[in-house]
Parts: sequence; C-alpha cells; structure tokens
Amino acid sequence: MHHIHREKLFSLFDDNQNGVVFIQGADTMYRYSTDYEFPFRQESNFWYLTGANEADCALILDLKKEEYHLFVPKRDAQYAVWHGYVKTLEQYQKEYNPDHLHYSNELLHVLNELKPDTVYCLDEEQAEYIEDLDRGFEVETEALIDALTYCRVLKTDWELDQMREACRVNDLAYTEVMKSIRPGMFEYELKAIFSKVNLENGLLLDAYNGIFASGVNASILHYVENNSKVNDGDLFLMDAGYECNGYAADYTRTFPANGTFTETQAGIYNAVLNAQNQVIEEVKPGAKMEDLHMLAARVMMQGLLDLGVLKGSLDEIMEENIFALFFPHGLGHFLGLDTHDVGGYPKGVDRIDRPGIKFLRARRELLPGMVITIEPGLYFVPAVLEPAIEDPEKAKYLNIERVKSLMNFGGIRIEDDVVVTETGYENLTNVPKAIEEIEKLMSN
Ligand SMILES: [Mn+2]
Repeated sequence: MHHIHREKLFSLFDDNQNGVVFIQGADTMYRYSTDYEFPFRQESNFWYLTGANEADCALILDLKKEEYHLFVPKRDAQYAVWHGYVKTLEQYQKEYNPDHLHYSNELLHVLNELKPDTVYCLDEEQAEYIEDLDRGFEVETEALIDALTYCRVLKTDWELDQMREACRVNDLAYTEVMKSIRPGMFEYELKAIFSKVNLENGLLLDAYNGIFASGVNASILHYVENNSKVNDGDLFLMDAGYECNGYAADYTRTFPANGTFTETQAGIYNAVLNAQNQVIEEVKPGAKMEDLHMLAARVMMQGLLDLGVLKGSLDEIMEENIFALFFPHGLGHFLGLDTHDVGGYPKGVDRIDRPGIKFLRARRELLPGMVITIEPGLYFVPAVLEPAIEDPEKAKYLNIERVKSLMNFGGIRIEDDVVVTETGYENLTNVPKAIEEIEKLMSN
C-alpha cells in the first residue's frame, strides 16, 4: 500500500526537474551507552513511503523517473547470531518491492549515477550528510517536509483501515480496564490490563506513554508515573493507546474507581461530556479547530455555572479567559502515524496568543480524510486556582468556597478519535462514555 503514498508524493513535485528525495530511516536506539535496545520504531515519514520496518535503511526517490530506490544494510553472520536472521536481497525485494534495491554501501554510487541538481532532505542532519559528500548537489530541506505533511494529513482508505483496527482493539482494552478496576489496585495494574489486551490482539507498540491517573493525579496533564494506589471514591483518568501498523489510537476515559459517580463527579463529568458531544456533532468539512475549541470551552463553562462553581455572565467568563483556569490544553490534534500528527499548523498560521487556546495543536479548516482527536477536559489545579482566588479580577467569577472544596478533585477528560468525512464525521472510538453506560458496564 505504500506505493500509493509514494505516488501521492511524486504528484506534488515537478517531474521535469532533475531532483531526488533522500531519507535515512531510523537507527536502532540504545539506552545511553549500554547495549539495551529500545523496541524499534521506524521514523514515520520513512515508514509512510516504504513500509520497511527495520533499522539502517535509506531511500531515494527519483523525481524525474518516479522511481524508488531502497537501500538495505548488508548484515554479517555476527548479526545473525544476535538477531536470528539475515535477509537476502531476494527477500527484501519480495517484501518491499522497490524499483531498485541496493545495499547501503552503494548509496554514493547511486547518487553519482543519478547526478541530481537538487536533493530534498527531511532535516538539517540528513542535509549535512549530503552536503558533506561534496558533490555539488543543491540541498533543500523545506519542500519535502511540506509535501509529506500535506500527504499525511489526508488519510488514504488503507490508512483509515489501520486506524479502525487500532481503535477496534483499543476499544476492547479500555472496556476491559473499566470492568476490572477496583479500589485498592495500583495504577500500574490497570496499565498492565490495558497492555495485555492490546498485545494479545496483535498491537505490539504503544503510541505514546500512557496516563493512568487516579484521584488528584488526574489533574496532571502528563502524569505517567502510574504508581499510586486507587482509592475508593476516586475518579480514574486513563489516556493511552496502542498503534496498528504505525497508526495510533489515542483515547481518554474518566470513570469512578468504585463504579458509581458521586453527584459532584457526575455534574462536572456531564459538563465535559456535553462539550465533547456537541463539538463532535460540529465536525465536518470547513469547520475550524479553533472554533470547536471555543465551543467546547463555552459549553464547559456553562456547566460550571450551572453547578455553582462559577458565577456571573458566561460571555464575560469567556472574554476574561476564565475558561483557561479549568481547561488549560487544546481541544484536540491530528492523529496518524504520530500521536500528535503532522499538519496542525499550515504555513503562515501561528498559534493564538491567548490563555487557554495557545496550546491548541491544530488550527485549520477540516477536510475529508483528516483524523482528529476531540478531547475537552476540566481540571482543578491548585497552582492555577490558588492565585486566581487571590486575584480580584478572576475571583469575582469564582464561587470561592466551591472552588476550594474541589482542590483535590483531580480532572476529567474525554477523548475520541474522529475521521472527517464528506458529510460529517465517523467516530472511531466505541467505549462507553455516558454515565449510565459506564455504570452499567462497571456493575457487571
Ligand atoms: Mn490526545
């Protein structure tokens, strides 16, 4: 399927030019200066164009002939001793089907034969490698990343199928954790259950470092210690995902450790859920991420007003950025080969310099084939709220007693993965999120 990705990339370059794309694939990574190998994960752009999931490869795309050269390492017997196999060129050819297959040590020779005027590189390091060859090739580092970003933002049917499969399995894993959790367990035990279900269904790599946060830990956006005990009465927030053929799932669910929401928990939970549901209904071609972000903020602030956590006018609460005290991250991001996938900010579009929206990771009009996460949340972070209570301009919108009583509340986030379609959206995430559904699932 990766030939479709190469064709897509070729179509973006002028084929009258004498140019080549050069990309070095990922190396094996080690823990500091030891021989502990991290699990191999191909660099996403290289993976996108080749489907070659092994270390020490390189590729050249001849833009004039639209041909694909793959360079593979020549392994020796010593490699076979430690890693079990050495592929023959025939095996490489069969597996990846390049127009031309070479051993890596032929790279310079091939470049000399092709004599490109321009070599398009991904980054400065790889550009330097070409420049150091001193063959007089012009090196360009912007056009390739722009072209790959354009390609990767709009998913092909095959890519969407990988994401559907990732989500199918992650659905099972989330559901299993929700059924298994009991007060007294440790956060890492829930992580173990989540990993087990993904692994036994064939998803072998996590897409990011998962968050398994009980109680007050849930107010820490990147809490990854996952080593606290889950207490009765805690909410449990999990934000984790495994990838399928490189394509990430990234969900969040928040649920009560003992299976039943308290009235306070349910009120704040429904403020987040209403925001998420309303925003997802607005996902369609032409919708703007920053508008969806502000809609989510507005719905959640109305929720906090209804609960008596806030007071005053909703318009003023929005204008005065009070929402940023409780919703300090972006509504969502592109999803694909990377969890925070490429393309969030097209050229010339900058981040909005305003509290509560400056961390938004994507700011552009949605188009069919894009995949985004929708993940509003409300958090009670003492380091943010205590100064706000002391600031009369902010404190006038806060019901101080109520806010103080929520300092140990933690946080709530609900996140689904959504494909933008021609007419609207397809939600890839199928894990209970309405309170009745969660409580029903957890009572079994
Ligand atoms: Mn996310």
